[in-house]
Amino acid sequence: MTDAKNLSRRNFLGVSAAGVAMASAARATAKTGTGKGGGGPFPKDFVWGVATASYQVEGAATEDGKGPSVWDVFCKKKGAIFERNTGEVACDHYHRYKEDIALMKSLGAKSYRFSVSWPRVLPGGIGASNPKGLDFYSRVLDELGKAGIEPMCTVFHWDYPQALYKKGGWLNRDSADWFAEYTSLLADKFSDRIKVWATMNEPQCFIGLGHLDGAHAPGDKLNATGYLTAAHNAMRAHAKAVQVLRARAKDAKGTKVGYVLAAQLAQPASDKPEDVEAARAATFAVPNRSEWNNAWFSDPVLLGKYPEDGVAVFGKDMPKFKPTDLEEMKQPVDFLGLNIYKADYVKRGADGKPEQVPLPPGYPHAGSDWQSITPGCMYWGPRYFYDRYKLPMSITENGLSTRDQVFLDGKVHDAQRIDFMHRYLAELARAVKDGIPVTGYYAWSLLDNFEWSDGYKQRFGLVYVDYDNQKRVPKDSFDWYKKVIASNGRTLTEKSVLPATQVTPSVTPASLADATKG
Ligand code: BGP
Repeated sequence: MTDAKNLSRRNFLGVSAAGVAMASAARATAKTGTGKGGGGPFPKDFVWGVATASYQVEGAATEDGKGPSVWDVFCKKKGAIFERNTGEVACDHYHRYKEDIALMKSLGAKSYRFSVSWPRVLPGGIGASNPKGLDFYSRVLDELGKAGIEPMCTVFHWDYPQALYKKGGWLNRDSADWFAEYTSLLADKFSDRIKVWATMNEPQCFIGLGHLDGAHAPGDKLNATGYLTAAHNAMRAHAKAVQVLRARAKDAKGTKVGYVLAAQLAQPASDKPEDVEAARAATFAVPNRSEWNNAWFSDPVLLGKYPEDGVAVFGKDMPKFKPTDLEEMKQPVDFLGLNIYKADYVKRGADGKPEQVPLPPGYPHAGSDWQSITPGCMYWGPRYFYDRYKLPMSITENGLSTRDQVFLDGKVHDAQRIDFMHRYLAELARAVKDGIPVTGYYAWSLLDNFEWSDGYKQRFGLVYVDYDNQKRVPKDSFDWYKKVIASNGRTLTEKSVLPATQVTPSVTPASLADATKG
């Protein structure tokens, strides 16, 4: 998405990033010391991984019988994508998967989270499957097996078959059955080699950005009832896929199935109990009609009900659905996948309600304007989610976008990404130390890739991709992450001058809260 659209993304309390006065921020005293929560070993079997998604890396958009996805069509729309970029070639992973898996092996990655392109294996979305498309994933899985890398398969990461969109897409009640048919095919063909499955990635994005804001494919701007109907059917689809995987996976007992959210996080602006509770409340609130919340997309599938505040927000626009739907939507999952990028600082406001604390001018950010650097979300996010849903969690995505380039010495020096990952992982280590069951961490992403509406503008990779010649250049962060993996996180405990959560020398979360007092 464009930066302008990004600004509103994940800013769920609707507060703009207007700064507090520099003078107030300067009042905060710089504290030095060793990295807060700086390590403690991760459990022995902690899963260190990397993630990608089909449309973002594969390319080969029309090759070997693949059908069109809504993204193939959306990319052709004028003004939809930065500089009219498309995923037609992307990282050419379809032809270069062996080289990419070799990179993962040299990184020491234990697991690879990838997604299957639905229209590559089922060009019409349902019906006849495409042997050449299936063969591609079979070869990927065999190559991963040889490299000793465990696959985590995301059944659906946004490249929806255009043929099904024409039949009404997620608005059609049958869409849940289409998804079940597609999942059955994957279970039958690949469950001998895939033991860890995520049904779908970030429903907030493919439903909200795709069907409410129109910023992602298919580019629709539905009314509230339409948007909620699409969301409802997507969650029904998730539940059916869980059932299919339980019933058809070759090794049902050894199979783990999860659900992946774009975690919309709040972190307390201070360690005062009232701020901790305010941030918790904000994390699960549905304060408005936007898609940027968690509970609307997680309570139905994990608790079997829609959140009451959200139902009140939508009022008469709530869609009608079968009373048994909610019961059916709640299928037990083995883990919750959290994609964690940033949080808003929240304190208890004067009215007792959660209040977002604005960031001071010049606060550290990623290349993407929506992503402020807020490491504490890696502690508070898993903690709040565990308290509410009591499920083991995997950090299925975490990363930083920058505008990297190859330097004069031929290398890609991405110091900001290293600092970002170090701070976030230090906070994750603190959560794990406190007993929060996080079983793995997947860096987003292995490769620079097609970042949806941002095209090739933002780079998230540990490996730089020169899109002209498809040359891969591992960045400094690749070597850094390799050491983290090899030491099972021990290198994160190296002494640092600032605590991980103090992202500028003068601004601490608590100082932010103080600066906005009165
Ligand atoms: C997540 C998606 C990824 C990836 C990442 C980067 O929402 O699951 O596919 O794109 O975000 O964010 P963005 O593409 O919005 O810059």
